[in-house]
Amino acid sequence: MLKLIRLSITAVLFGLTHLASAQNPIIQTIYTADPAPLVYKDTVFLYTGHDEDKSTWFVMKDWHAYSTVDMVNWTDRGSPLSLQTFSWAKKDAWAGQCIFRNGKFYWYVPVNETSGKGMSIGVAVGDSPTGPFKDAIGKPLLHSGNGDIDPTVFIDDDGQAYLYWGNPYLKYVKLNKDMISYSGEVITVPLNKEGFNVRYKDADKRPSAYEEGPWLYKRKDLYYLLYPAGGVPEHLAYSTSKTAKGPWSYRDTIMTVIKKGGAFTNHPGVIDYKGKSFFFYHNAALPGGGGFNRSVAVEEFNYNADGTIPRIEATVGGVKPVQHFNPYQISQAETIAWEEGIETAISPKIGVYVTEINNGDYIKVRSVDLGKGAKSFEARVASRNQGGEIEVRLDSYSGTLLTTLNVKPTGDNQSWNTQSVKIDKKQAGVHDLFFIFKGNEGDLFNFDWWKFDR
Ligand code: FUB
Repeated sequence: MLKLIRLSITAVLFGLTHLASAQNPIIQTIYTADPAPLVYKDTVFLYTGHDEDKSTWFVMKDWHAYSTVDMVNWTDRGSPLSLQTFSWAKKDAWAGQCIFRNGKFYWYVPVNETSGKGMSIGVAVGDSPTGPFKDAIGKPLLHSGNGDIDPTVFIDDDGQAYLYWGNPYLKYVKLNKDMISYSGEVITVPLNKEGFNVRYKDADKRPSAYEEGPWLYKRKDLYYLLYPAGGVPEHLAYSTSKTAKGPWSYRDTIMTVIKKGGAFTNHPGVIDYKGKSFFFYHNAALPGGGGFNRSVAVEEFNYNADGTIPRIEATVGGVKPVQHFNPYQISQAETIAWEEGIETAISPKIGVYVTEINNGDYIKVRSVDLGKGAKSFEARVASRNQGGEIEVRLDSYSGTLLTTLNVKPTGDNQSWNTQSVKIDKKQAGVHDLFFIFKGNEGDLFNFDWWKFDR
């Protein structure tokens, strides 16, 4: 992505003294949109769309995946799915959702067909949450009209899976157990006042406030359908039902139009994780952000006692960690709470790594439990001939200096070795960790992973 400018527009917008105190948007290396979180075992996987830099339309070519176990430090898992996965797709890698069933991961996405038919929904399948994914059927799963975008997938308690989607219409089908075919007719959901409220903007153009981007799930005995509503700029609203098929009753707005740093679209995603509830959405708060350069964010919330969803505010501070970070195991350098200046890249040999590291760039890892203190720090790095330094600081960009690793050149930007340095004065307890990169002008080195030793 465009290099972030320190103390940039976002900081000015939100009145921050330093961006490092922000947690939203949760991904800073690229523009992300249309969040689709999935809890699998003890990890949250987050699937997003990807707005290309400087876009003036929804120019989207691939989807990205991230993971976390603490809700604040997000590991970049690369781009396991792209337009290239679907031989019949030419553009518009828009909002999708991935789900687990019978040992496999099924990722439903809308794309624009080469055939000229317009938007259709495809399904990719993978053996792991981060792929690799392949086109499950080699053709569109469904095409019912030119509004076939934004699929959401849900498996009910009786095993019946549902796929909802659409803009300006809202439709659903019952998926078969194989998850790559469906039975019965495509059902069009009535977009009436009772189900989806009235529309205040362009009221003559659409029948209700429903816009696009549905997100379907069940909690206790209630089915929830969340969606961007409006028209534009969109707010996020929801309806509920006693069945996955409706009829739907309109409930309320969840998130109003985001006035500061918002995009003209928004997109909901909800999970429960480690006893808490989280609400994902997107905004335009990164430097260079806008309606076509969006960024995913997350907030924690509590359901009201009657199961209704409270009004959720879009914040810069985001969520609190649900657990501390363990620095005594290998940690990917691309596990990031906040960064400025760096980029990520992928190599077939080592996977995702941090690159384009320049003097003054930094990575923050939040809520790191140093226990009684570490006695050394090691990092897997590669650098053709530059090298540089990694200052390891506590709690802020200018916080206590724990140690400095002098990164020596390794002869090639893909020639990796592990370099280490002692920590003279142990620091105990839980701290935010800042890796601050120092060196001459230009790209200094690549960074694969790091670890402390007790
Ligand atoms: O990201 C492209 C489109 O913008 C999505 O499909 C819509 O939901 C809106 O977010």
